[in-house]
Amino acid sequence: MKSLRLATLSVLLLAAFTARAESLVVNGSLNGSIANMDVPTGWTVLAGTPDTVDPTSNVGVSGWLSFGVAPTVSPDGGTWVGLGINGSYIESFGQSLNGLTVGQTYTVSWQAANFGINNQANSYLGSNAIGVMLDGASIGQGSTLSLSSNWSTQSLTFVATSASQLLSFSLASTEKAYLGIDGISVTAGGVAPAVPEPSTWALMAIGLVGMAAMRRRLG
Ligand SMILES: [Ca+2]
Repeated sequence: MKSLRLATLSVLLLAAFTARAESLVVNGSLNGSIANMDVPTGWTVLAGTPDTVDPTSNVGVSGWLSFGVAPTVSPDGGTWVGLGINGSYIESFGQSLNGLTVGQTYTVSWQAANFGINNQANSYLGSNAIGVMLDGASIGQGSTLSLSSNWSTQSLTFVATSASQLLSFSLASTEKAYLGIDGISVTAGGVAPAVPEPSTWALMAIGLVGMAAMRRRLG
């Protein structure tokens, strides 16, 4: 029975650890069907016509390979959302964050890439950045990306002012560009817990070894 209790304790420890990094975002991986003018489940189009794309399907058109540079799979994997901008033409999408604690600091993190669109007279090849909004007001932006096959991980923090707030994304400047965004998460705290810190793993390992030793003694 002691070993059963220890096993339960281990599960609780693991659950607590998992909860610490839990994202408030629904479908932050942007998993969905390839789509021109649509975004994955859990998300809403707020302006223009964002697309659901992957490395073989630009602007949501399956099999169309007219990227400005060779695309790569994001660190998150699977599909992502493509956002364009051209002067006053803006594409935006988002979702409501629920269960926020007023006054609590949160970290929004995401992966971004600028593969552009190469479509002769209507190409989107400029530099731009992912802009982040809360209830329609800018809370900052990622770094400006020029055309590249690489993804970069970006983040910023905000303090919740309401239990439910609308998180949305669009490109930050009016320069004609088309960027991809993927792997979106919102977590409590001021540091993005994308990867557990080594010290956390070390503490967990010490705890598990200790429990195993105790179990041997008690068993
Ligand atoms: Ca994805």
